[in-house]
Amino acid sequence: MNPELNSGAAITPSSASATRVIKGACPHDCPDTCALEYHVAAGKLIEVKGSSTHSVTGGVLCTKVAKYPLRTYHPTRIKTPLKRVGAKGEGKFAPITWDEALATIAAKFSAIIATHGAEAILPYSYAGNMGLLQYGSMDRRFFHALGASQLDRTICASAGAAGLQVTLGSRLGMDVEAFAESELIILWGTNPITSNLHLWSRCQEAKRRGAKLIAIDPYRSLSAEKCHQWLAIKPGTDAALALAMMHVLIRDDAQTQALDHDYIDNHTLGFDQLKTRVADWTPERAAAICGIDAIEIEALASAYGATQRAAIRLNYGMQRHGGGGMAVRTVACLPALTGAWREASGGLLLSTSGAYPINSAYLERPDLMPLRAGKLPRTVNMSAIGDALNVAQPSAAPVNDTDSRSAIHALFVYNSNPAAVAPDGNRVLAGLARADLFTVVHDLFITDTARYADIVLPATSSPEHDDINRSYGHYDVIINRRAINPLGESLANTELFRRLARACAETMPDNENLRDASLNESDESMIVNALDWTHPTLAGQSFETLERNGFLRLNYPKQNGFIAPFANGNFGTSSGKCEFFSQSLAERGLDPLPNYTPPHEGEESALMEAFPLSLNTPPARNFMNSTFANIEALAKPHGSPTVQLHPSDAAKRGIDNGATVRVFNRRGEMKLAASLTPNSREGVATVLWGHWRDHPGAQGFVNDLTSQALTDMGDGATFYDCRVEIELT
Ligand SMILES: Nc1nc2c(c(=O)[nH]1)N[C@H]1C(S)=C(S)[C@@H](COP(=O)(O)OP(=O)(O)OC[C@H]3O[C@@H](n4cnc5c(=O)[nH]c(N)nc54)[C@H](O)[C@@H]3O)O[C@H]1N2
Ligand SMILES: Nc1nc2c(c(=O)[nH]1)N[C@H]1C(S)=C(S)[C@@H](COP(=O)(O)OP(=O)(O)OC[C@H]3O[C@@H](n4cnc5c(=O)[nH]c(N)nc54)[C@H](O)[C@@H]3O)O[C@H]1N2
Ligand code: SF4
Ligand SMILES: [Mo]
Repeated sequence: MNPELNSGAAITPSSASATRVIKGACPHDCPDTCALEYHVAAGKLIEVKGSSTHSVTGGVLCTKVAKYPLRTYHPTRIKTPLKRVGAKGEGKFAPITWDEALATIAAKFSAIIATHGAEAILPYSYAGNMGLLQYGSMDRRFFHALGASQLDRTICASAGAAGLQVTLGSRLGMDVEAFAESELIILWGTNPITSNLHLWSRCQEAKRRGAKLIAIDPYRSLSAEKCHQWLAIKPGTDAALALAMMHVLIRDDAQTQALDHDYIDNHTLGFDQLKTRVADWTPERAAAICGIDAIEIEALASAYGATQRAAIRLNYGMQRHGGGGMAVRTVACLPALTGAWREASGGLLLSTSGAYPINSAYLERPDLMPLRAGKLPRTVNMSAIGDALNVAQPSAAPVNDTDSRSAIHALFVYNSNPAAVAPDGNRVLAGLARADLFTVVHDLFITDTARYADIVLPATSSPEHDDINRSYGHYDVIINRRAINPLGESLANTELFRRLARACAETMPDNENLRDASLNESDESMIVNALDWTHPTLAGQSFETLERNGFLRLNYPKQNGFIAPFANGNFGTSSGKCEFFSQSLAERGLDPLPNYTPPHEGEESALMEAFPLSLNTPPARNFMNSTFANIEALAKPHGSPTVQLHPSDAAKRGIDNGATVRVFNRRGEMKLAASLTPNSREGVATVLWGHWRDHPGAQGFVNDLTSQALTDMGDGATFYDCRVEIELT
């Protein structure tokens, strides 16, 4: 143990028998952002529990984090920096010192900058750790000062965020706790038993009180199984369903009085144009697109219109398609039509991540980026990293450098695992295998990506560092305090980039920005300053109250004790209204009204003949994206990956249950066992995702099949917009 490697003071273990409890925040990419209790004895993390005083967490954690010590102390944790001694991809490494690792990176970066320009360096990070500091603070300052390419972080939520932004004007939504009092809950493209446990417990409570639960999903997920109704929609067609629901609500309003005209008049924009738009979106028309019965659409719209406390939990399933931004926008119009927003237990929840007054310019310091010819460094889209690593001229043309200098020559990966999580995996691996690419990976384990690294650096887990966390599924801020000393020589992201800035300042003496004082700021100082404590949403709160309680709730308007952000309108758009008609979309040359944009690889596409099945790859319960699949106790219950196929699709191909099949398209293939089940609707093959590449019982990898095509808004990834064929091997 070498605690002085990190900025904080070393923790001296208490006596062997005493257990200390330290407040934490779950750092994973999960909407629940639980408040944790780290139980520590003799300097060791012995247990992680959910805080019972934090109302969202309610003392309950998911299986993954309840077994956290297994991950923190896993025998395969990287304990020292490593350098590659085998071929790229082989995974052979030898330990080196931190001094050697930092000096190697600084020398390499300065040589690359001298030859190719700083934009030849690309940071690649996402949400392995979502704490405000470890997600994006010192790392951003460092890469900004270096003048490296910027990364457009689009792999998860950017299409939905864009759709929500143009419609509601912000990423705000229902209070998760208010779902307990809803009378109708639509789980639209989401499986909360897997991905949003603390929302699911509120759905169960609502169910006990008599609420009706409906799942709209091409796959009968664990959650869909427990709903009253499963509407097995064709992938990527949700907007058509929402348009037809609006058609019914408007068509029948004289009899049903489903529309809230007062809410529409005062808090929405463009109702007349919307009315015209949905006039020909009959349930029959949508039914043909969505692959469900018109009568089911009529019934869904009637139930929705007849219920005041109607809640829609929309998650990211529907937006991982070519028309994903428009789909989210279209569904997001529904609660304003019926005035469901008026009560806290009505409305819609996609994300609450826009609720927080974060000092992002301070945390990330974009002003440290150099301007050349008045332009900032180019931006590379993380969802198209396969192309960016392979073509000499990545799609976003560099603005600082000449054409010949446009390739990426150094990739610095942290908080992410592109060899596993990015689409079109064969392209990603071909890029990572390039002999002239210098790759650094900072992680806790030798991931699929780390196997290709020239230098691997050991990272801390959340009980080993400090942070302050926001959530995208509730309205609370949670503090994470270091409970144990870092394992081996691991460093938190913040400390790594402080040190790297110092090392690079030596090899690049002309770069003044690398000596900016902000690159030496301590974690403690950043934690205190990460939020704007003078903001009205933090009125009456202070850092001291956060520290004392471990969490705090932002101030937003309430109904019955729950946050109800749009009960009185107050949308974040420039008009202050829910915009059925969006001038900003019109100005961008896009359709200003809700519409249906077919998937790139939908049934109308030319690919349909050769690849008649749609591939759906949502997350598996015990994994968190690619995290946790190497923890045996969590991986074992999932067994080997299987492809779930409807018996009628299997019969057409002569496939029996358990047979080994080849799932393929022009991008790649995967061989694995077929599991015949009516849970995956006809025409849809489902593989639960999260295993690592070399998993026994399967060959090839899910993301070798998925596409780099982007969404209509937000340039997001389209993982579930993927056509394949399946054959017996
Ligand atoms: N245990 C666990 N929890 C997680 C994660 C994890 O990997 N494991 N990942 C985390 C992350 S990063 C995120 S972004 C969230 C994701 O959270 P969600 O987006 O809610 O993901 P899922 O819960 O898998 O639900 C997606 C559902 O959408 C369905 N679906 C696919 N295509 C369509 C479509 O076109 N229309 C409709 N209506 N449904 C469709 C899938 O079948 C699946 O059941 O979860 C987070 N929580
Ligand atoms: N087929 C398919 N592909 C998908 C998806 C899907 O549903 N289907 N989902 C997509 C979605 S929604 C997302 S968000 C992405 C997820 O993409 P990522 O955010 O890249 O995925 P994770 O596996 O959560 O985290 C990546 C790595 O961060 C490391 N890590 C954790 N904490 C730290 C830390 O403090 N410091 C450092 N340096 N590293 C740390 C973990 O060990 C892990 O290896 O995947 C996407 N890919
Ligand atoms: S992964 Fe989600 S449910 Fe599990 S502990 Fe973290 S925030 Fe809570
Ligand atoms: Mo995500």
